[in-house]
Parts: sequence; structure tokens; C-alpha cells
Amino acid sequence: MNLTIKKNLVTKVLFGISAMALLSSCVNDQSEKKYNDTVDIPVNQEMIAELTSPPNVPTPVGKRMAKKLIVDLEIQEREGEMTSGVKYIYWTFGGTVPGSFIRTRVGDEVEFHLKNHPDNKLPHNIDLHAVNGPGGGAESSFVAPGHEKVFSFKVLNPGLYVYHCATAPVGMHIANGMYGLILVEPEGGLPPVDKEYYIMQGDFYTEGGYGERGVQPFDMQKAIDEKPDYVVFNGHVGAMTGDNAITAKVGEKVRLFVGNGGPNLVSSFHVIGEIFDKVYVEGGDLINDNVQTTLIPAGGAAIVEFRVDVPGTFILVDHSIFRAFNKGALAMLKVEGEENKAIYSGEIRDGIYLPEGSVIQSMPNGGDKTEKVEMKALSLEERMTFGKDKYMATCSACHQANGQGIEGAFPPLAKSDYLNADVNRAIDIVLHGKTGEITVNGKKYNSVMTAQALSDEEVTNVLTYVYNSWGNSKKEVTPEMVQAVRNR
Ligand code: HEC
Ligand SMILES: [Cu+2]
Repeated sequence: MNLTIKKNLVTKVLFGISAMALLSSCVNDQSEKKYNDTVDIPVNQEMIAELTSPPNVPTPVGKRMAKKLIVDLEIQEREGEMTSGVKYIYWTFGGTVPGSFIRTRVGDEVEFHLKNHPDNKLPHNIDLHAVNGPGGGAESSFVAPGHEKVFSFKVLNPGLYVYHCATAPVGMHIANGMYGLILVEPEGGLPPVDKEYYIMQGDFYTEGGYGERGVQPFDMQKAIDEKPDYVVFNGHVGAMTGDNAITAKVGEKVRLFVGNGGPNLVSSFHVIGEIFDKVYVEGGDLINDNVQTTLIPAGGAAIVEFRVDVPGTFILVDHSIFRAFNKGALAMLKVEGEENKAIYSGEIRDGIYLPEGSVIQSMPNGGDKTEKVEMKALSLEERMTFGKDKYMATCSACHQANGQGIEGAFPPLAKSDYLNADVNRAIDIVLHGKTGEITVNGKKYNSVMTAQALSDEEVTNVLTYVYNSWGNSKKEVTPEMVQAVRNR
């Protein structure tokens, strides 16, 4: 009943708008017509919306008729893990970051129930970019802990939309994870594909730097300065890597619903080793073909589609690349199936280029055996200090700030059984690099570590630091040990 009144109101307002448009001889009558059509789409039945946690999405709408769609969403403030050993208090729509995925079609009448869990500390609300109305629903949904607000809206425009909390301080509510996606499918639904996934980027600001342990509170100043410690997909580092990677089979068509909650950064979304066959630019009607990297604004989204042609692990990144390798904006798509040598040959030949060359390249200036003029550590304490500096400058880009590594790409040094088993082998790896399959703490890695251009003193310091940190075996490495390995 309430809805009919609203609908009439909307029609009247729209009528007013189209009259005005006519007066100002607006040329855009095509889209104006579509607009009126969607307002007039009738709804008869009622249905409870299926809501899903990332990276999953609800069943496609397909050919279903427009309905009254009941969305039941609960706000939860809860502790989660940003990265190993780092806790963060997330504010969430439905218990996850990003919040539950909502799937609708044009013409649906959404009856939105926003519940604020009684254990929560703060009031919240919701602004859905798919809503035509004041604050995108924010004004009608402001809800205190232990309460529920109900409001409804007619879904008019197809596309992929962000929703977020808009309670002051708005930036802080968004920075704590209060965002998600609502999809509005066109009449008849989006064309079917084989796999669909939900990914959303967000930037996080903590008092401690990247990887600093313990419960990390939100840092307002860093947020204002737009200097995030973490930039991640789906709420935390590694949410979609290793065992949590999304999957597909060779030949399948994959559709990713990609959003960006911000609060600050825009995303240069890219899949390493894939080309997007199709991008619904900014989540709207415009389709761009054959795209390498697509820009996703803060508070915006895109739908990207591609067929996976060959097996392997494809890395999803924000191509502002330090965010990927140093702040967490890295996810994985694992594709299984038959090789296709016509599309990708793999390594055909590993030719020797330099007479004394090896598979492993040295960094420029590498392998320099002459001792530079440098400060020698005089105590274990000094070794640890120099070693930590060197670690942060050289090793942390791959093995991460507290040695936790990145599953599937860089093995951990923290509590590494491989490291602790053999100190001479570790020295050899730092001096000469490492390639080929190894198993570290039960997980396989098969990648390349380049030889590090470090002096004997530097290798001694960095490995002493590594062995005396993060629960490792506390071995002290000496320059003599390094020299012995270098000369053997
Ligand atoms: C460019 C990325 C990169 C950098 C920089 C790097 N490593 Fe590695 N490291 C790797 C990869 C990849 C492997 C695994 C190689 C393989 O699969 O055979 C590895 C393996 C290791 C291993 C053996 C496996 C384990 O987890 O115990 C040790 C020890 C190690 N690295 C130490 C270091 C130290 C110390 C530094 C800094 C001086 C460093 N690495 C710098 C990428 C890197
Ligand atoms: Cu909020």
C-alpha cells in the first residue's frame, strides 16, 4: 500500500521532470523513455533476496519477473585479521568486508530491512548508489544499535552499484569496511557465463605500519593524508590467495563484479596474464572490448569478463604496483585444465647468454666480492639493527615486513622449517638466488629469487636478523660462515 503511494509520487515527480525536459527541448528522449518504462514495470510476487559473502554472488536473475524483493541486512562490528598477527575492528554489512552482495533486476521494488546488532557500539545507515532518492536511502535508514529500519525503493537503472555507510564521520565508517555492491540486472538478465565472483578493493589506515602486530586502531590522520598501510581486496591481506583463490577451468568465461570502496584510492584493476574481453565501464551500459587495465573510482565499480584460455595462476592486482606487493592488493585466480601451446608456449628454451651466466640473474652490481667501506657491527644488537634495516630495504618487498611471505608466491621466513633446517643453504640462497620447487612449512613454492647484491657483512646482518626474529631458531651467522659459502 505504502509502495503504491510512493510509486504514484515517483511517477508524478518524473512526469514533472519530463515536462521540464520537453520545455528545455532536451534531446535525450531515448533514455527518458527507458526510464519511464522501468518505473511502470509491475511487480506482483514477493521474495526474500539471497545475500552472499564475497567472493560469491547470488543466483542470476535470468528471466524472472520484477518482484517485491525483501533485503535483510545486519550490521556487525567485529574483530578480524588484517594480516597474520594484525587484528582490526571491522564495521560490516552482514559480517564481511565487503558487505553481502545484493542482486536485483530493473523494476524490482526493494523493501530494505537494515538491522543494527544490539552488541554494536554505534549508529549506522546505508547509502545505496542504486537508489533514486535523498541520500540513496541514508536519510531513512539511520539506525541505532538494537534497532531495525525499513525503507523501500523502486530499482530503475541497470548497472553495478556501490553501497556504503554514510554516518558521520563518513570517511571513518567507510574506512572500517562499511561498503558492498548491489547489482541491478537488465530485463532478461545479463548474458550467462560460467563463473561469477565478487571482489572489492579498499584502503585501510592503522596506527602501526604494515604488518605491525596486535590490535591496530584506525588512524584518522593517515586517512586524511591518504596514506594507507593496507590496500586489499575483500577486506584483508590474502583474502583471495592460496587456498582462498578463486578458480575456473580452461575455456570458461569468467565475470568479475569489481567494486572499490575506497575511502580514498582509485584502483587500476588488472589481471596479470589476461585481457578483459569486455568491460562494462564504471558498471554502466558502455562496453569496452579488449582492455588491459580498467580504472575503478572510489565509490564506483566495473564488470569485467574474460575467457580463460590456458591453465595457471593469474594474479589480480591494483596496478599501482607497490600496493600489490607491499600493501596487500593482490588476489589469485587459479585455472585448471589442458595446456594450449598455440596460445602460450611456456618456456621454450633457456639459452645461456653470458659465458658464465646462470638461470638466475644477479641484480645490477651483483656478485661484487670486494668489500665496500662499511660500518661493521660490533655486537649482536648492532647486527640486529643493521640487519633489520637491510631486511626492510631488500627482502620485505617479497617476504613481507614480518616474514610471513605471500602464499603461492613468496615463502615465509617466519618459523620457516626450510630456513631453520640449514643455515649454509640459507646463506647460499641469499648469495646466489634460488629457483626450482621447494617446500616450506608444508606448502610448495616454485618461483625465482634473484641473487642479492650484498656484502658478506650485509648477508651476516640480514640473516642474523631473520634467524633471531619471528620465532626462528636464534642462530647467529658470522662473516666467516658467509665467506666460506661464497668461496666454496
Ligand atoms: C624478488 C623477491 C625476493 C626477494 C627480494 C628476496 N627473496 Fe627470498 N625468496 C624469494 C622466492 C620466490 C623464494 C622461493 C624460490 C623458489 O621457489 O625456489 C625465496 C626463498 C628464500 C629462502 C628459502 C625459503 C624459506 O622460506 O626459508 C630464504 C631463506 C630467503 N628467500 C631469504 C631471503 C632474504 C634474507 C632476502 C633479503 C636479503 C630475500 N630472500 C629476498 C623471493 C625473494
Ligand atoms: Cu556506519
